[in-house]
Amino acid sequence: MKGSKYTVCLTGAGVSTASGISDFRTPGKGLWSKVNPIEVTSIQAFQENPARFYQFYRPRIEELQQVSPNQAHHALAQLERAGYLHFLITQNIDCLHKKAGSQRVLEIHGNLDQSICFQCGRKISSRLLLQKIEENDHKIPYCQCGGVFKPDVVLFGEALFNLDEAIDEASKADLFLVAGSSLQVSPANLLPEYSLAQKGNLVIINYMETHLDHKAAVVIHQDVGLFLSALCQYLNLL
Ligand code: CNA
Repeated sequence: MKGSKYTVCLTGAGVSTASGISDFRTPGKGLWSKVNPIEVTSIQAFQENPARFYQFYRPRIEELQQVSPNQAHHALAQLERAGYLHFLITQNIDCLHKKAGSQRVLEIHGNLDQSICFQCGRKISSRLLLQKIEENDHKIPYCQCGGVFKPDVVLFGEALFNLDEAIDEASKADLFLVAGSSLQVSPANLLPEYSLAQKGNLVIINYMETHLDHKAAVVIHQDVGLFLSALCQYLNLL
């Protein structure tokens, strides 16, 4: 990190598990061991059965009103402030990087902080969305125009937000960190390849193995919060 000119980090659900938010793929604990993803979090599922969609999403949105950043988010914000981290790309939709103070953050899967009417495009806060769900017998949040509000996140079957900018940043990185991601969701999992193509160094910090471990300069199968905090200590930032 000391020698790198431009360091970019891609984070995933693993940086937020210590805040109490389940990831998708940790065996036994991840949300995917409980539900069929395509049945509940695809754009098709939202359009065909919004009540079922919100049975899954309402607890997720409620949960986010209570959670706080953990040491992984704080360490990444600290690395940015100290000039060691130049850009952060996150697949997370929990807003915890911004809450921890990271400034240069691209949320490529959007965030659960606001919702948008699928018909007229009106935007409302997640607090108002929850109120509307409650008013309608815990079912569907309708807009005045008759449309249904959709969380402003990328569902399976939808295009990523700002993918071009993410690719541009990844291509500039001579050091690319992956933190807490299984690298199984495409196209986000292709971003490290843009740095590798420019001869960048790849570092992966994740409990589970990933398909890019064999291309990484360093692989750390440890807790991402502990590791990033230790890194900040080593750099005398804490
Ligand atoms: P994922 O596929 O669930 O992978 C998470 C990875 O993190 C797993 O490989 C775990 O082994 C690893 N992991 C979990 N906890 C730790 C830890 N403390 N230290 C080190 N490694 C850990 O999630 P991805 O982010 O790779 O997949 C992208 C999906 C997940 C995106 O669509 C997200 O929107 C979605 N997601 C986001 C959140 C959130 O916003 N917090 C929560 C759940 C899912």
